[in-house]
Amino acid sequence: MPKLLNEAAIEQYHRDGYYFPVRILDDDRIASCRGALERFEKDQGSPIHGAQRSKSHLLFKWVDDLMRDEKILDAVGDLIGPDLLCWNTLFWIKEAGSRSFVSWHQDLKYWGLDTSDLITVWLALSPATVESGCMRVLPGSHVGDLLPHADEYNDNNLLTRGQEISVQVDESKTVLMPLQPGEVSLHNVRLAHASGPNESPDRRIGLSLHYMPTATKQMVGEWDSAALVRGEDRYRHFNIAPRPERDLDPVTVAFHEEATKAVRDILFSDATRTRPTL
Ligand SMILES: O=C(O)CCC(=O)C(=O)O
Repeated sequence: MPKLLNEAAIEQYHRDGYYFPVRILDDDRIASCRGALERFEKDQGSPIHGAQRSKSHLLFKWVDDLMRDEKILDAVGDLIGPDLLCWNTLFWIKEAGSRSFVSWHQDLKYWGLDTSDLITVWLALSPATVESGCMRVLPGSHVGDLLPHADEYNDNNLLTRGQEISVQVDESKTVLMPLQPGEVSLHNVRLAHASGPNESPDRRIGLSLHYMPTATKQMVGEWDSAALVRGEDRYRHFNIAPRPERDLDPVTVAFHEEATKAVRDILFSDATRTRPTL
């Protein structure tokens, strides 16, 4: 029996490669999460950037709590089963009026993981509207071979290598995924997706959480980590991430350094150059 999604939602996810919106957080929790993020940014004197964007559950207890949210895990469990790892938690912030964008891409191409069952849960912590640059997807593109990609290294592109699908994406077949704060979308790791600039007066703040079955293997990196968020890990393919006792817990901050370096090495493993700021 599914715990959260209904049969139609499950069927749509498997057929089209995505499903949205699902409400997860109420207004108080959204305000508390956004407040925690923005207090940290104010204290450090700059927006969250570079490696801080990645594996952020190791830096912030409130992100670790979000990653283990029962409602999110129920939705993910309805699609890929009861034993779940979270590989990454990644901030996607487009400042108000910024040119930041995300080119069309398929994540499985770059992550070194051997599963097609990975689900990205994209959580809106501010309005993700057409004006603020919400995500767009190409329905059904999770089926069949991955498309060819090229590295474009555009400074406004939020992707590490500016990776971009190098064949024409038929925009008339794409679907926009606007979300209210506190809602999530779910998309398959093979699905082609992109997003445009933020032309709104508010920041567009998204947190993506990448869940996969415990049977998943890392094929590129020698060392990789993941958090065990539900069920049992009978495979032990990943180093299990520790849980922070508080924000910036020195134990998990040290692990974060090692874990984000490993992810970075995986993402750039077959690239012709790296980007120092990421
Ligand atoms: O936030 C965006 O616009 C893109 C996010 C994305 O590419 C992802 O979550 O995989």
